[in-house]
Amino acid sequence: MMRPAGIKFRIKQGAEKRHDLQPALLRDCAGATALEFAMIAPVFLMIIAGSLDLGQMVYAKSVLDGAVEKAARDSTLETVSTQAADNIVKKAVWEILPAARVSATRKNYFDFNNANRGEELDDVNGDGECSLGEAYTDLNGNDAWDEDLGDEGNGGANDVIVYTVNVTYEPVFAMPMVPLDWSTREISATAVKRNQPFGKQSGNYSARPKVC
Ligand SMILES: [Ca+2]
Ligand SMILES: [Ca+2]
Repeated sequence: MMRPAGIKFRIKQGAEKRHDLQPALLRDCAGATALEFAMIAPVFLMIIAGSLDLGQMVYAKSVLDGAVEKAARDSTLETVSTQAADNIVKKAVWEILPAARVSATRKNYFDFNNANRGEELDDVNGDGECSLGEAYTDLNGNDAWDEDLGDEGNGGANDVIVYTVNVTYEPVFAMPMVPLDWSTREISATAVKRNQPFGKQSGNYSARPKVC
């Protein structure tokens, strides 16, 4: 189709202008800083938030360790209740993490050697259970294989106590752009103490060969 001469001239002019514009755009660096900032800012913010998150966790763990040590030491006295000892930990934690969930457990053992340990088992089939015909050592004399020799609670005189406190909290400086589950932190501390000899220790551990 034939175009009028005037239109052809305008098309040619437009093509020449675009041709002249391309080198100018390539040379123009005015927006480079904004582009670099857009690329770097998310990473930079994540590093800052992560550092603050980690700092808060380290500080909270340090406070928790100190409070658990003191509470465990106090719990070894006959005159101090475990509730009062737990409150020491809660008070210390809530001063820096007001909305934290604090839970404590105590297990008592006859001696240090067997703290946090179970009875020996000849686990022939490797299923981690006391299967029929497998031999075990019944240390506490309850005629059963115990995966963990500990009894719940603060025990009695001379018993060894494993005191554990778990703390769950939402960090003030949660990492941005991560799933919600990642925004919950959990820290724990454990202290092992022996109760004061305020009476005669009950029970004992002695090796009794048994068969499941
Ligand atoms: Ca088994
Ligand atoms: Ca047993």
